Amino acid sequence: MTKLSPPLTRLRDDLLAGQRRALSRAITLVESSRADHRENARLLVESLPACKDGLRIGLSGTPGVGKSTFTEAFGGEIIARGHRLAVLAVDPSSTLTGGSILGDKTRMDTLVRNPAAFIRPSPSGGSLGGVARRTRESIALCEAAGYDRVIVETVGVGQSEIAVSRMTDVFLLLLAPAGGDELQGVKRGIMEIADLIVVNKADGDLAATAKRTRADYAAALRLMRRRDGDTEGFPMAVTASSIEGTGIAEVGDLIERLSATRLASGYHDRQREGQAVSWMETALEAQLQQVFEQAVSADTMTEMRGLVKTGNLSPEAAAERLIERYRVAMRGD
Ligand SMILES: Nc1nc2c(ncn2[C@@H]2O[C@H](COP(=O)(O)OP(=O)(O)OP(=O)(O)O)[C@@H](O)[C@H]2O)c(=O)[nH]1
Ligand SMILES: [Mg+2]
Repeated sequence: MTKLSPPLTRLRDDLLAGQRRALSRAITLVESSRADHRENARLLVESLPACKDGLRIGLSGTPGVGKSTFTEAFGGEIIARGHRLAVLAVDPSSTLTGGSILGDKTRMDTLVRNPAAFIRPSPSGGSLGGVARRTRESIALCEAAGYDRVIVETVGVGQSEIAVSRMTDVFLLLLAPAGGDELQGVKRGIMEIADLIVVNKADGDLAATAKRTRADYAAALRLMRRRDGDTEGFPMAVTASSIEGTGIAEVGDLIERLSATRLASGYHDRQREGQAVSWMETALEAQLQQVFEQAVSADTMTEMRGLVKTGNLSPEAAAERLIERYRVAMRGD
């Protein structure tokens, strides 16, 4: 392993000592796209000891469903159970909004002020792939700083949920009480990755609708294939009110039960191993792309696109020619 520079060593030591400022600075380093920062971020993350007893919780739901309010309530519950909690976000759309958590830190009023909580707005800008990589590295940093529970939040836009489910151990899907018609609105793929569906806002006028919605989703989940290693009843649907706090402790119990079972059965480890391999493949693709772009000029790409557009060259032949150019460039002749 490469030796860390003295400033990086200090940063790592402060991080391992649980200093919030060091954690913030380390995440900023991980989020930077500057080449030297990237290299330092990689060295730092690689130098960290693995945190075995951490649990990573994915949380998703459409805008306004109550993710922030739920995180405030559920986060309080997690901390009350003796954990330290970090909240991160994957939000590729934040190019526009500049970070979703920051805007509603007011919704997480109590959590923000809790010394056992660390809340970080989503990194702004970049592709989903880039944001996902940075979030994965940030999870490692949070765990190294002693946050043994990490919530990774994402707004429901399809792809980002899949990315989050590939970096977390359990996945919560937050839904609003709604008529039966809206069941179809939740994509099957999202239902399939959910371990627990929480129908939020089960209070006041919405309480009865929430109960019905829960039953609808429970029925839909029963039709789906159970994942290996799951305890009886999972995936499951429950109701909660993030504002009144009802159902929140139950969510805490269910997550603990599921996680304990998966640890005992070996599913937890297998899932993490599978995630690591699949991130290696993703990283390989991204790095190949980068190496290729460095070797083959943009002009050449434009030229090939032109030939393919006009039908003067088939897509396959153009790809072959590009690979040939790449090989030539790598040989340096
Ligand atoms: N009645 C009721 N309202 C809730 C509950 N949870 C959240 N809300 C309200 O729903 C609205 C949206 O809540 P947020 O927590 O900001 O929702 P969000 O999912 O974080 O929204 P985005 O960050 O925009 O995606 C707010 O007005 C909340 O007060 C709940 O349990 N019951
Ligand atoms: Mg929010």
